[in-house]
Amino acid sequence: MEEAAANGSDRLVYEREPLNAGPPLDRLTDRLVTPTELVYIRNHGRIPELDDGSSRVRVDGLVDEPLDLSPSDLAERFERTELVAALCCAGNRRRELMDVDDIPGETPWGPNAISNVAWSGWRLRDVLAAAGPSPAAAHVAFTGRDRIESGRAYFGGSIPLAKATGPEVLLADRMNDAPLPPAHGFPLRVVVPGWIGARSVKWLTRIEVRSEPSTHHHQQRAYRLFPRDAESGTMRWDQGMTLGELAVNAAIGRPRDGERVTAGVVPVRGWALSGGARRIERVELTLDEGRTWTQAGRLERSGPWGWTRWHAELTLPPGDHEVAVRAFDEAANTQPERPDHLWNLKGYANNAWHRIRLRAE
Ligand SMILES: Nc1nc2c(c(=O)[nH]1)N[C@H]1C(S)=C(S)[C@@H](COP(=O)(O)O)O[C@H]1N2
Ligand SMILES: [Mo]
Repeated sequence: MEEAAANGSDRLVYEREPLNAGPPLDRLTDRLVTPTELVYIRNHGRIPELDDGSSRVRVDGLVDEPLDLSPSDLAERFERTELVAALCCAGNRRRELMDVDDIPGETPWGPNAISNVAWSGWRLRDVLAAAGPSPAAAHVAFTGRDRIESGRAYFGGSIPLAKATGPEVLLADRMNDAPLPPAHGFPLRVVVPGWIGARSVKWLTRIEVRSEPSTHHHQQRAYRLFPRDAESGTMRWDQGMTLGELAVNAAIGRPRDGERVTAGVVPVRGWALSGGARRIERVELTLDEGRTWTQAGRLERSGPWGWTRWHAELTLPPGDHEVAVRAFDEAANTQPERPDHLWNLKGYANNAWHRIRLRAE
């Protein structure tokens, strides 16, 4: 991994082409809202170039009135709305699964393929209402302008109509009070809060209302969770379950793994997030494999769709320690102890207790 500048920032570059880069974990949780230069970048193909007129979005499929919208049409016809929402890649925390067993050819993300951004744009449901979905409508598919690694197809994916018509799903043209940067989908992207990042399609060109999920590669094949015994070469795509809503998850941002700290009271902080709009209710830390727990005393929230930044204090006597964190959401979902039994072929959805080692001196 190179510790080089991607777009003049301090992101760690995992791959240059396509660009995949993420922030240093310790800096990720320094703020409640992630500064744009620390937002992870996850691309399956080249960042597309724009040509004149290519920034229009088509809305078609099972609708009464197909639309062809320019950016100014969006601004004139629909009400602008703002929202803080976390995005989290299905491959977030894959690195820990790679320590369990091989996962060839995938990016070794730490707990840094996640961000918490202030988005601005228009509600997808307003745009869908203007097009008028027909009675058979059940899914909404998105297509990007970028072509994916595996061929000439465009990146894309879909979500059920019931999710697409939630007030939180946006067509965003701005992040953190500025136009979307090229790497994050300029001029327009989808933001699907509470769901795996792959559904938040960047460089959006088409919204298709359908009766079935989309036929895009990343809907039909990739972003599926395979059973433990599925092996590349022999597995069937339909053995995998399609990933959608995120599971509850948490990680420690500071101190860093392996850091030396002063014995005594040590401040610890990190992020926690659950799927859907499920609220994080509790975050707790253990130094003894879960026999005893210290509660994070302060949970800092950023609305129903943003992550929770948490703060805790641990009392560490001199010596070596392993600190683990887990969260509970409002449905009492919590996290498995170790990644060992979570391994899957593509390395998705790791939400085991996040562990770091510290030496207190
Ligand atoms: N068009 C397009 N949209 C895309 C992708 C892509 O490669 N192409 N990557 C997806 C994935 S896997 C994730 S996790 C998020 C990452 O968004 P970001 O790079 O803005 O953080 O974008 C999603 N949208
Ligand atoms: Mo992703």
